[in-house]
Amino acid sequence: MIMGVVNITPDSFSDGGHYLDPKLAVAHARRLIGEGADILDIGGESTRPGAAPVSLDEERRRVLPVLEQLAAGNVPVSVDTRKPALMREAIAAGASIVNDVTALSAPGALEAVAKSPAAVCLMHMQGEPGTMQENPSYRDVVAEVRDYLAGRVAVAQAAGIARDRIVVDPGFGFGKTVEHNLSLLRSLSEFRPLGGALLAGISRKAMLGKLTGREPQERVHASVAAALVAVQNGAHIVRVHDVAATRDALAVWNSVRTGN
Ligand code: 7PM
Repeated sequence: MIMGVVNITPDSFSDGGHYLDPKLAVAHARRLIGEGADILDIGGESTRPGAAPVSLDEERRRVLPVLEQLAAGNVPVSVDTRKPALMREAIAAGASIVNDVTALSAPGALEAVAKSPAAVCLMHMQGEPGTMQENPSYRDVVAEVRDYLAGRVAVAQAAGIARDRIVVDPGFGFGKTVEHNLSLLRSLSEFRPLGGALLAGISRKAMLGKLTGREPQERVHASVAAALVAVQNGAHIVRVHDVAATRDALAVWNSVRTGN
């Protein structure tokens, strides 16, 4: 499945456009639906390296109006937040997935999801967004990320979230060097058994800039290649900016695989 990214933030790092105006965000989301997105991921807090935190009120103002409009449609909506209050409000407004880069580690986050019917994406991150890319360090990145996610899945299950509601994600670029990211992508299939589904988000990230020498808006081809490798290595969901291009690549892969 293709998860299309809708960033409602003032920074235009990956999108080359900013959708702080709810009308523009909704229009962008509808365009992604037209291109074939299976899920929309709506976020109002930038988790980019070095980004400043956003207040609950500001995040609410960004996310909820857009979510209310999109949740009325037929495409499931995911809310990208670490804040339990916004998780609850977003679910009440129609979100069916909580995407949390801190894997429900904030006080009250496990309960917010457990008491709802929503699914959750548990992501691995080393450190905090402000400083995570300063000196990422692992003894064995694949084993450490796997053990962390297995632990968070166990904690979520103990809180009452069934495994078929849990998506796991190694968190490409979140406290990882290019070499760490490449190791994770190469061994992605090892993460598949941990949860109900496996998500990979590599679209337009810095590792692709390092590998190609290109700026974020010029990383479409590299992003499509990375999404294809991720799906071949077991990802069920790819989180992408370029839905149409990813859809075409996966259509070719799927035809080779199934013969029709
Ligand atoms: C700057 C750098 C701005 C990186 C935005 C980003 C993931 C995510 C993000 C991911 C899940 C972006 C990232 N990445 N959630 N949120 N997995 N589950 O490309 O890889 O939008 S933020």
